[in-house]
Amino acid sequence: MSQLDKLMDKIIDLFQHYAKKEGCIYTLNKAEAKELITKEFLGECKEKNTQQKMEQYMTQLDNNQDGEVSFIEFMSLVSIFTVFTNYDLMGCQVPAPPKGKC
Ligand SMILES: [Ca+2]
Repeated sequence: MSQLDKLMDKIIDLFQHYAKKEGCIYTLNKAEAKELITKEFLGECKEKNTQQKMEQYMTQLDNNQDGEVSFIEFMSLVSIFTVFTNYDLMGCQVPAPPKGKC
């Protein structure tokens, strides 16, 4: 098994760990998503606006506004955090989107 396969398995296991706590085992309800974000993304964050950030993440996660967070919606957050962490580790700023392309 490659390192990437192992990482993907861990991400899937992490999502399923929280998703199976209540209701549908394939999606995160609001409580499950809140717990996952708090423990896995904001665990060490001591900023005063942590609660505000979490509400932003919750809104952004539920892309289709159905009240549940699917694995695809969760992966979009993981991807964004991974990109930001990579730029942070490199000491670079996240590049602005190209102008006139939207
Ligand atoms: Ca669930």
